[in-house]
Amino acid sequence: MSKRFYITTAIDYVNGQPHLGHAYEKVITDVIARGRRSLGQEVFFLTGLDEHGQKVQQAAVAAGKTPQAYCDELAVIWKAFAAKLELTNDEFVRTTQPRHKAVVQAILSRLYAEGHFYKAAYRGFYSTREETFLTDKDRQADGTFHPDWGEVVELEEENYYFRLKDHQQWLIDYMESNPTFVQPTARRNEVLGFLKNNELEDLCITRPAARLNWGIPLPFDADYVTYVWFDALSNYISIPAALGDPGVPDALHVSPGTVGPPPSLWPADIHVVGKDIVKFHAVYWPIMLKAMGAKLPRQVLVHGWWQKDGQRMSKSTGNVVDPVAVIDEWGADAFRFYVLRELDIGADGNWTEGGFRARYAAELANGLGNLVNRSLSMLKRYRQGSVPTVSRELAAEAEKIIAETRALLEKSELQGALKAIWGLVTRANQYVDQTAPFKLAKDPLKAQRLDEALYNLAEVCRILAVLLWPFLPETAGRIYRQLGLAGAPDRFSDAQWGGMKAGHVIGTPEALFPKKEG
Ligand code: ME8
Repeated sequence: MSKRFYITTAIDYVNGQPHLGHAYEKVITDVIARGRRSLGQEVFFLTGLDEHGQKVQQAAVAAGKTPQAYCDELAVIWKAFAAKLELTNDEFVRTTQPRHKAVVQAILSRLYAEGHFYKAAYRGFYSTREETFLTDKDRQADGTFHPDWGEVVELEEENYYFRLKDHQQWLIDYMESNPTFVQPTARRNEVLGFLKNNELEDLCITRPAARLNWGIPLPFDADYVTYVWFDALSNYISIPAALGDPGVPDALHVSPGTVGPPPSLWPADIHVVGKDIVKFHAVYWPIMLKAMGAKLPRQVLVHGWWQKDGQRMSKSTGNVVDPVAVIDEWGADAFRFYVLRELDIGADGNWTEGGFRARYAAELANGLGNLVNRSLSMLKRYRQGSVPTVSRELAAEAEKIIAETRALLEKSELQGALKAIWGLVTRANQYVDQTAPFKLAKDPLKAQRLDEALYNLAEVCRILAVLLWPFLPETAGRIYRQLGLAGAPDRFSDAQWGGMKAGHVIGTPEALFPKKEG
């Protein structure tokens, strides 16, 4: 079986509600996954939840629930969120699932047996109220810890450490010879700079069970659980392992696998993550994989962070964007369009209500919506919806944009692809103005010119549906239905001029993006 294109998102902490940042990352990943499927690749898209750790344990206690019951309730909300965003994930991992825990324990056993861990004492400042160690980053400008931390004491604790240091030069060499391992390039340079200028510290991978028991127990020392990152990062390989993937080292095949031939997934093609967790993915994770004897993922694709109105989003100040509310009011595609079109992957973004409304009005309602609506309405009015003979007037321009879109999708340049696609929207709207079919229709001698114009417009609409499908799946489907075409516009190879056949009768035009007042 050939290897599938395997793409993942970060797994979200379950102690809270989904927000704009989570939604953005999942949408990018979905577009890349859909784009690859459209291009004919077999894809496996994994997303899910990070359910262990101190914060979840505390939140569960505060809610008067067991941590598992608390996670089970929230998982329902997060799964519904994935559906709301129109995600096409193949699996949804939860780190409390037995299939994940078994693989994490197999990884731990293997690395322990091979001498990758050691036990050592750690001395540091500890907040008893928050039950966590603080670092210098938690200090205020005057060097003290904020009173919110409660009493801060110096404490010594024994833990297990993973030998990262030994692999530092290897990772530098790997990154030098694999320039697209971390993308965009600015992020790659940051990681390389960090590796070259700092000595890596070994990674603490445990917490004493006496202090934190909401975690996966160490298979070789019952007094400890593994600390969140070792658990969380492993999700990317635990699901392939649990499914019996032959690309995963044999030692990690601890569950019976699935019925039927196991999918071939590992190594992952792209891990999509936010800029705050690059170090975990570009430094710790490759070293963990090397220690496991597994291949490295092909790419860590790092996106930027969203603010709202120029401020960090924060629940306490109420400065948040609730993606669910936006989708309920405007539709999933309007949300997807705004975030994808506004930000190039890697850059930081700023959500403003005005910016969102402006793009909706200009690009969706007046741009795409207007084009499709007037093209199909005129075809309906002047030719009873029957497609005229093939004409190739816009073919060369469309084909150039199709080729560009394909190349950009293959490079995960989603904003660039949308810009290219909107080049066709704008061109076709101009074409309506230039050919003025409403004038041609008044002159029987111009019937052939009217046929040409109507054909070119209907065909551009069909091609746009195919190009847009990874980005705006619902809209693309609606365009197809209005064109009277069966099935989904989910095969890029259908973006070839001439697909609309003469005599085909289209469906009923209706507004794709209703104009909103206010
Ligand atoms: O970090 N804008 O979970 P998380 C854009 N469980 N992206 C944002 C964002 C914002 N304002 N806020 C968060 C974790 N994100 C770990 C990951 S992976 C093995 C474990 C992104 O819920 C963030 O960068 O805090 C991360 O990629 C994802 O949302 C989950 O964040």
